[in-house]
Amino acid sequence: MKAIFPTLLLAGAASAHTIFSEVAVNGVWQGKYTSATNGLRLPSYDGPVQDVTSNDVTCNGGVNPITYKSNYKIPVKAGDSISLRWTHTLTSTPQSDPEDPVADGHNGPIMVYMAKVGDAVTDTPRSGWFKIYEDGMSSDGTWAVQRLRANGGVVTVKIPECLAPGDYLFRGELIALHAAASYPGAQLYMECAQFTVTGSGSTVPSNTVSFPGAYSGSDPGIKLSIYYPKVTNYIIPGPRPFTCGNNGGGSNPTTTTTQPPRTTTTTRPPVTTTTTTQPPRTTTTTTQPPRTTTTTTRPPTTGGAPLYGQW
Ligand SMILES: [Cu+2]
Repeated sequence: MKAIFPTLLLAGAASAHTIFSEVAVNGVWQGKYTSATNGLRLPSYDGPVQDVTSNDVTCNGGVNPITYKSNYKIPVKAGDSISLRWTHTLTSTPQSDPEDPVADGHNGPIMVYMAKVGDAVTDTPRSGWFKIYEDGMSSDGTWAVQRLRANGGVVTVKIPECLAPGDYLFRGELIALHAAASYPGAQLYMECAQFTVTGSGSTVPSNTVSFPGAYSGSDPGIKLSIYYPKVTNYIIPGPRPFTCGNNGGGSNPTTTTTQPPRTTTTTRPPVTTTTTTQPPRTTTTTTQPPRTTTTTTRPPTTGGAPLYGQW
C-alpha cells in the first residue's frame, strides 16, 4: 500500500474491491445475490482476504462474513461451460460503476478450483482442491484482471469432462497485486459455488491442495512488486491446472511433481510454432519493439494521468 502511486491507490484501493457474485451454466445466469437458487455463498462486503493462512481463504467468510448463503446446488454436467461474473459490489454493474467489476489497477491472476465433497451445501473442505483454470500475465504484459475488465467481469471455464459425478465446491479466485510488495498485501477475492456434477466420468483428481495451505506469504506470486522491476514472468500461485487424460488417475503427482510439466507444456507451443512457421516468427519480432516502447512509456504514465488506464 505504500504510496508509490498515492493518488491512484487512494482512489482505487480503499473500497474498490470485488466479489465473484454470479454463475452461468452454458450461458444461462443462475441469479444474483437475491436469488435463493444462485448456488453461491456471498458476503455483502466486497473486501479481500489477505492472510493466506486464514480459514477465510477456503470460501471467504470471517473477515467478510457470508450473508447470502444459498441452500441450492447448481446442477451441471461434466464438460459444461461455466461463467463466473465478478462485480465491484453485489449491486454494481459496469454501466453504473466505473470500478465494476473491479477497479482499474487491481491487477493480478484469476483462478478456479474445485473440490469434491459429500454435500456442497454444507461442506467447506480444507483439502481436496484442484485447479481447473488459471490466467496470470500474458506475454504482452497484460493481466487476467485486465482481460476480465475488458470482458465485463466475466470469465468462462470448462468443467473437466472426466470428473466423477457428485457434489463439488467451485471456488473462483481473483488476486489483486497492486499492494503485494510486502506481505500481507496481496488481496485475495474468492467465493464458492455449490455444484452437483453429473456425467459418465470417473476421475477424482488426486493432485490436490488445501485451503488454507496452497499459498504461503512468501510465494513469488503472492509477495511481489508488480511495478518495479516490471514483472515479465509472473508465477501464478498454487498447482497447475488439472487436465483430463494427463494426470487424471489414482496415485498421482503432488504439486511439486506437477510443476515441471507445466513449464514444459507452456514452452512447447511457442517452440513448435516458431519452428514450423517462420512468417509468424517474423511477426513476433516485429511486435517486440512496440512492447518495449510501451514499457518505456509506463513510468511517466504512473506519475500522471493513466494513459492506458492500467494503474
Ligand atoms: Cu481492493
